[in-house]
Amino acid sequence: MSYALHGKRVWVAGHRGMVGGAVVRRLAREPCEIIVADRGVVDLVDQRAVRDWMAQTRPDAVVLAAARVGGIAANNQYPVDFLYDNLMIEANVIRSAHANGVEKLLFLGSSCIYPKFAEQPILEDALLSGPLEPTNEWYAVAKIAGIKLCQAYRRQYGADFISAQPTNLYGPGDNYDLETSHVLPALLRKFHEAKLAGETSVTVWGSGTPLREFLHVDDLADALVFLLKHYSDSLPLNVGSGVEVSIRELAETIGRVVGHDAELIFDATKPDGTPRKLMDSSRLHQIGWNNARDLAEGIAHTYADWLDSGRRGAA
Ligand code: GFB
Repeated sequence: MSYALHGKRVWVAGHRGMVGGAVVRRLAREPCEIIVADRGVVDLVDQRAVRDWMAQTRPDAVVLAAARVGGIAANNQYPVDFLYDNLMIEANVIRSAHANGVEKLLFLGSSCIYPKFAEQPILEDALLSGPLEPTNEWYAVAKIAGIKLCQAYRRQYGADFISAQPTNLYGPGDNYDLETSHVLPALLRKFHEAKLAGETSVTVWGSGTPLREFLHVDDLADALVFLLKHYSDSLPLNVGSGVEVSIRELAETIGRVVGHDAELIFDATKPDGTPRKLMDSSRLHQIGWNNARDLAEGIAHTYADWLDSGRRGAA
């Protein structure tokens, strides 16, 4: 079952994104060659471009971390981009991987593939057992299709294509645009800017009551490399931290990390999304990975990285 990375050429699709960047950093510690390609070299939405580039490059393994992603508002606002682009990226890369003899492919799903009211914590078996959360169903349907395509290639051709769905992620390389980002970078930025401006309040979308599980992207990358080496099954695996907080608690933690004790103003005109999304990652733990860091420590690391990289105000 194990896949040795020694001497392998591993293509990280989506290396400019938060997840792909973390996978590149983590793979640098493995005895493999890392392959990356910018969009100008191969546009993953373009079937012919992917087919030609893959035929020339012929990687041994692929980590498919490329995706159109965003927070609750972006998902709602750009349904075509989240559905079409993600379907095309997955279909093109997975099909070309098989056509060009890729030995191992790891596809990234998302915890939003699960039904809105799935029993918590959510086991892998809950997939397709109920209706999706409407704010992100476009993205979820695309991600479910990617998982199914990996399963189909395994069933029809015996391809060693696996999938893993991370919970809500944060860390270096995140998107800090307040309109399109996820909650954690958005609140880091809001607290930071409020502190600089001497403002005494910070606006938090929704009611503050939804519960979310957060995982640092470097922990995810560590788990993904572990799966690449040690997992070979059609069941898409949950990758979570088990660390669940309400959005209010998250905002309070971020306030402490930034060092700004602002009043929280809850904006009820913004959606809450799914009420709770805690994954059961016990299958991952059983096969040997259980290494998620503390949330406050992870946020402090992320904040320091953001300040260092001069990303303040970046879109
Ligand atoms: O992170 P987020 O945008 O995505 O929002 P989801 C999580 C929760 O934080 C929601 C609240 O209840 C938001 O209303 N929130 C509070 C904020 N303040 C803010 C803010 O300033 N910005 C943002 N963005 N949220 C995403 C899916 O859902 O989860 C994606 O839309 C993906 O497709 C991702 O699956 C993992 O957790 O609700």
